[in-house]
Amino acid sequence: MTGILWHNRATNETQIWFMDGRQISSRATVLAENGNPVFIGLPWSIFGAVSDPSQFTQPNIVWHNSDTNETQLWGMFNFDLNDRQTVLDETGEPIFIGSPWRIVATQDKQPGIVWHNADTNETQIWFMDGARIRGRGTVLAEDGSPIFIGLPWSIVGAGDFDGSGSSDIVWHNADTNETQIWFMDGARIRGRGTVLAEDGSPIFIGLPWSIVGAGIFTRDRFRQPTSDEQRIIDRTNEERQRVGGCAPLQLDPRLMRAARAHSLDLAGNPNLTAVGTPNLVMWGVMARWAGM
Ligand SMILES: [Ca+2]
Repeated sequence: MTGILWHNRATNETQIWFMDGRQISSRATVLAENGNPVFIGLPWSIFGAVSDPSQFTQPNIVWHNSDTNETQLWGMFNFDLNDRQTVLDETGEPIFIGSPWRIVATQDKQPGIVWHNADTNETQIWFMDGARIRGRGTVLAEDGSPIFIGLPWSIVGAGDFDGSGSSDIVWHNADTNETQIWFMDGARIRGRGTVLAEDGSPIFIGLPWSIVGAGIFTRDRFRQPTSDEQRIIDRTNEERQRVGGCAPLQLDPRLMRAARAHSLDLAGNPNLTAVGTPNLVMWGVMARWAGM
């Protein structure tokens, strides 16, 4: 479930909205290890969250302390704070990085923290394994050489926009209002492109709008079948008509949605030998949908 992370600058409360589509299914104040609400504020700031593959992909909230330059991860379980861990470098030593470096984005799919250096304009990615840096790399251009980009460009988010499994970086230009995506292969740019509007022309949006994040969102396209799905429906109905003169099946958007969610779940499961239960569930849904 994708959630929205809030922080209250006046009370220093951290709150999570657990989302079900566009509706808040519940919200909760983050609780400390002792079960009481935790209140943390400046010099600590939240920069996002990264998942932790070793902890059943539970999220780690990423904090940075602008005084001590410590980066800290809060290992979450639901809204309970399981542990707080200082980020460690590749050798296992705590790492302290601050200005002119700044965290500009977090990557969830391939857990990582994206840094940018305001002096040198270097962009660097820390690839995380829990609270430990597994590796880090300066972002490289398509030709393999380090790339240095700064103002008026700034990094405004990260996410996997082309489904490649590697998180891509979103930039915005405060002068031209261009939004650009760097499609990444690890720390190397595989390609980049200006964000286009629905009609295929570049789109330029700026203040008072600003990008505050990127993530996995879905929209209402669930109500319409894809061309593949429509083909299956058409063929099923042809066959029903041919064999027994049965009335055509009607689509149920709720069942279609459930079946797709199960398919996505299966597609995201790297262990294809362990699909017994979800497969059965999916077939159950499909059987209901097909009127079997
Ligand atoms: Ca990608």
